[in-house]
Amino acid sequence: MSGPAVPVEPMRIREMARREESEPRFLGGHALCAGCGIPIVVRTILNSIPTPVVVVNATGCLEVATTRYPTTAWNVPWLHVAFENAAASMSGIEAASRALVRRGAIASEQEITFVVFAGDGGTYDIGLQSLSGALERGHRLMYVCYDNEAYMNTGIQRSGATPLAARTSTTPLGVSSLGNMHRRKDLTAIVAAHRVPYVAQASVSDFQDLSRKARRAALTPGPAFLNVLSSCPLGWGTEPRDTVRVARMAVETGYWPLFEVINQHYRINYEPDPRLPVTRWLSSQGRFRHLEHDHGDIIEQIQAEVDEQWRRLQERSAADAHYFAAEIGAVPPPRDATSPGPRMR
Ligand SMILES: Cc1ncc(C[n+]2csc(CCOP(=O)(O)OP(=O)(O)O)c2C)c(N)n1
Ligand code: SF4
Ligand SMILES: [Mg+2]
Repeated sequence: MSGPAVPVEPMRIREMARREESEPRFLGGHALCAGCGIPIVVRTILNSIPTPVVVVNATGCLEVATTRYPTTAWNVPWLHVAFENAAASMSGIEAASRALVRRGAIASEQEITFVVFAGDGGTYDIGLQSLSGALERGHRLMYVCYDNEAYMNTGIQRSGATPLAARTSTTPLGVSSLGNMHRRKDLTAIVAAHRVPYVAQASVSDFQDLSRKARRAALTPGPAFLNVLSSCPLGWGTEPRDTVRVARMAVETGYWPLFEVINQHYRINYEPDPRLPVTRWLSSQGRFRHLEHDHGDIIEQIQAEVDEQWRRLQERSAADAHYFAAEIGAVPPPRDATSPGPRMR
């Protein structure tokens, strides 16, 4: 199922801006909270896709807040489905488009990008089986999990993406509980284990990296998956104005590494230098505030897991470096030394 490596496209900010101006795919006037990361993620992704798109959207904040009858924020073909079947529904749409191409009813299937948007609840947990099936069958679709680390729309219940010790409405603080007592699932690794051609982690804090990955995912001749960290001021206990700053802290501490897996080869896209202590990420949010009081053991555990995650990632990407060295166009332009932005590669 592995497809050929897709050449890296140069960043096209101008093209994104033009699309936003002339044919905006995702409009304002929706009811997502101030400072919500989701509209940044959705807009960046849709504006980075060079072809027409069809969107399938599982239930969650994105779907609920953008389609209040009789209005909609979607300026593209859009289908709302249940949690369980977002990937299955898109599989059917993609298969139908191939059938129409075979009959000559539409010119070329390559002209449409099939994008699924679903939250972490809809992806890590409830829709995991249909995602797995779609990946296994090899549909040409791009599945985006906007990961805000809980079931936010129904009142901040924990999901399989909720980090250790986070306070949620179903993992409250109490005599015998310090918040969520389970470790989060490594969904990106689960998807990568399906050996699909393109898998990546991205963050709302790094929109150029996200844009490049969205474009690459759209051009992948098979299943592509993006796991995108998306801040939720309400659920994380942060200020709306800090949305990008908080997500950046996840990247700078190594809690949320930016990397991609292309045809099963790992590449780290950004290495924080120095990598900040994980306390910088934890202390930026109200949901971890209780850890400030004498819970060094849990913080140590979180730090140890982040360190181990980095060690494995670095090991894998070092072993796969030959693959990317050979990839035409994979070498990025040298960093502009005057730029204060993160170093991407
Ligand atoms: C099968 C099913 N169970 C529960 C619900 C209720 N529900 C609607 S939105 C939502 C939360 C979704 O969480 P997530 O996928 O993480 O998206 P977010 O709300 O965080 O954007 C839930 C539980 C539902 N619509 N369908
Ligand atoms: S609850 Fe969180 S994820 Fe949902 S709209 Fe508000 S900020 Fe966004
Ligand atoms: Mg969620």
